[in-house]
Amino acid sequence: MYTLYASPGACSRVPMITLEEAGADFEVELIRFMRGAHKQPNYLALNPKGKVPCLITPDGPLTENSAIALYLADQFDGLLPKAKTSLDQARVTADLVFCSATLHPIVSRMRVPMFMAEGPAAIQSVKDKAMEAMAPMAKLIDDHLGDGPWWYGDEWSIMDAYIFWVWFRIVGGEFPTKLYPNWAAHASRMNTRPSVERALAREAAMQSTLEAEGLLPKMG
Ligand SMILES: N[C@@H](CCC(=O)N[C@@H](CS)C(=O)NCC(=O)O)C(=O)O
Repeated sequence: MYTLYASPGACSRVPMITLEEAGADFEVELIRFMRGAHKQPNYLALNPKGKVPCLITPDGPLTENSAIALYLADQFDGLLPKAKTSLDQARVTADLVFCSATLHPIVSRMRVPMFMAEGPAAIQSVKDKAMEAMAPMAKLIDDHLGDGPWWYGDEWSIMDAYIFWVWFRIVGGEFPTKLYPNWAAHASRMNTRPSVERALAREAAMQSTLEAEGLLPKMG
């Protein structure tokens, strides 16, 4: 039994889809960003970084999307390609870290530039620079995907969940997504995948709770 600390629309969507895909027995704990729940002592005891996701495993908490992905792929089959060499394994790790350490920070600057700068001009500048930085990354992803169907060709993986979340964030952020038809087609395929439908239904339920409580989600 796993517990995933998550918030709707946040990058905790990646392990949420992964756990659904794995058929894992898990429950979700909603983190109310607007109440600062992620900075409260009880949550900081689990994740001192004060962010989602945090996965409670039978052996204790685990943070960081890339690490959670590697851990879950070790626990369940069919989540990441089975590497035959240490270089192949390192390349899979590199793909995940590309998402968490390259793409995610750009997404944050695009979507929440007000956390990185003060004043309208500086905030706009952070956002503009992030848009510029995302363009070659989006081209790289679009080219890599080609006709897909998935990041690793015929084999679905957590990488597909990760770039799906990035796509969701940039679609909502005025990024010219029309320039990236392969990535758009990938997102459409993801949207009809049963594991994704179940994960998004869990998020919709969390969103309804937040709305009923008058709390809007904050995402990075
Ligand atoms: N490096 C972390 C980043 C996690 C992260 O930035 N999560 C965001 C949501 S997408 C968050 O919790 N933001 C709240 C905050 O920073 O206050 C990972 O890859 O898991």
